[in-house]
Amino acid sequence: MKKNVLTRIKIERIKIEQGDITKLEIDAIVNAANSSLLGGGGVDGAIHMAAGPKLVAECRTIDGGCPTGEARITKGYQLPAKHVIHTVGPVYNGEPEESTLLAGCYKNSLALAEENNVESIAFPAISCGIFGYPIKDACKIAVDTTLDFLENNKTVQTVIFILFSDDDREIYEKHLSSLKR
Ligand code: AR6
Repeated sequence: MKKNVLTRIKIERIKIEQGDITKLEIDAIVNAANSSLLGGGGVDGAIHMAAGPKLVAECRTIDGGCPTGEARITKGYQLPAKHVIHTVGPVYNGEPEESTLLAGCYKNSLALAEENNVESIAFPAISCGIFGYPIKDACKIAVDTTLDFLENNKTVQTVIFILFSDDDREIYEKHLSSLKR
């Protein structure tokens, strides 16, 4: 098969949506957490609020929390999602290693999804809120890392990138359509 046909097949497994990740009825949602895994603000706060106190109780049992760029999985409890994959993005300072760490969040979350037979997964814009990562750069890392992963993966059928604002959604849509050309 030609390379552009393969790219299109992979891109068809990616969806861009706008809204609240806690409402998605899906196999797994990804949480932009901090290394303690004990909750925080932003999407992390919203996920813990919607999942209920059993989520933080399970997180407490995870030895060592989660280092930046890695991922850990729990159940979804009161969420419509079956699992939560917690990952910790880098705090943005403009250092070169931050892009590698952010790519690690996507790679390691997708690898955990595969190990747990997750067929549908949704990501928020990791590091793009409180952690200050510029959304355009983060979007390229998110989409390109995911496409690379989908090349060699048959378990994960649907990857949703769910954005809160119109502007963020447009950035993702533009990047995805630039890849289809
Ligand atoms: N659904 C989808 N996206 C959301 C939601 C939601 N319910 N809520 C926020 N966003 P942030 P970070 C978007 O700050 O930058 C926490 O305190 C938001 O608009 O949640 O990785 C953790 O404990 C932004 O685009 O995560 C860490 O300490 C994106 O989600 C720290 O914040 C990520 O914003 C992590 O910071």
